[in-house]
Amino acid sequence: MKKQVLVLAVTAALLAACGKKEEPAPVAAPAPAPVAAAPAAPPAEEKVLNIYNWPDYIPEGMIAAFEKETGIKVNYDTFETNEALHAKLVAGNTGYDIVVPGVVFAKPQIEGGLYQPLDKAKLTNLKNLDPAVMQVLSKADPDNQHLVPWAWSFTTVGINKGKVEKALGKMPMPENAWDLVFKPEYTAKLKSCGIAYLDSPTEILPVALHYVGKDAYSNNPDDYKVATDMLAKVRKDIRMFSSTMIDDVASGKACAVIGWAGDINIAAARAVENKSKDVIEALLPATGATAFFDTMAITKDAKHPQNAHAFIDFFLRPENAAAMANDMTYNSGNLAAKDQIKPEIAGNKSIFVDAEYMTGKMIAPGSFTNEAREAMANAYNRFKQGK
Ligand code: SPD
Repeated sequence: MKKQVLVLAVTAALLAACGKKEEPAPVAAPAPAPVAAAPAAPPAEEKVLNIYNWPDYIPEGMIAAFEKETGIKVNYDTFETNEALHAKLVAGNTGYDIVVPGVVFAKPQIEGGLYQPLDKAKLTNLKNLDPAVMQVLSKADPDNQHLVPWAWSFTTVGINKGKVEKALGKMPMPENAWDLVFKPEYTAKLKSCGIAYLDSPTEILPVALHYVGKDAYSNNPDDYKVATDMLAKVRKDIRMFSSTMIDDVASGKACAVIGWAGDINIAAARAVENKSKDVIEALLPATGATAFFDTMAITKDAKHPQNAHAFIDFFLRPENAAAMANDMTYNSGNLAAKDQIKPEIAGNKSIFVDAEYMTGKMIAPGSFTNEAREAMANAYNRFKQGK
């Protein structure tokens, strides 16, 4: 309305400046100006919120606390890989309001218009976030318009210490922990106690690429061939492919894994709860590990965007972010939560990684083109099928 009024005023001024000689035609009395409407309140949303997140990735009681405080009923579903979430988003009409993509996938998803920009005025707790984490996210999401951190950790080697030492016998632990899962001399021994890999091309190829000396986020299919040639040599020794391996690690079904440090730490805690004597550790390989950042984003066709903002802001409260670290052993990227982190969690170097490893060894997330992702999926599937 305002813009139209401005255009009309400019037209009138231009006509006046032209100095028309003829008598002006009689004009009808102007219609009364419409009464300026107060800014319309957004229509009330039904008290529902649909969230799609990874399994084992939210502190117990958090959803119930949000529901109690807001009266919003949360429907919470899970997916196991970024590939699965991506396929759902691309197919459209997900029915989800909030999804939790890894930043590696979020870049093409933002570029493809799959998310709506956040209304930062509704997120009063944004100020709690670590600017360094926001800067990482801004590589995928310029100006931090669409994403806020859910949690971050890294993909690494996890071991059941006693079982690995026993299976290796006289062989000492390698200097580079990746040898345990990629080098035939080690895998041949560890297959007896169980080697597990995450089940996703974009988890396994980056660490394999790094191991063979290539860029972990290479978009070159020739590099995938080098990585899968290496992987083919250990394929027969891999017992399972799974992105939900916490119980397998905790119960001793897998002794050496490529997994997420957070999940490996959950397995370690679960083994203790189960009164097992097994010591489970997430290692910090000497040659580095791949950091990942999972983020909250609101889908472009979310039916409950206001509820989604309410949940995001709730999650960004220091006490909730602290619960993510204390209960789930994942770092939330929330600086204001720092004082509420339990000392044993704050002191665990595979959760709060020290600055030296972070800057010297940790591999920052990159991104893959659609073509690269397809080539990577084909290479991975051939490897998995032993072809
Ligand atoms: N327990 C769920 C952990 C979720 C991890 N997301 C990992 C994304 C890595 N690229």
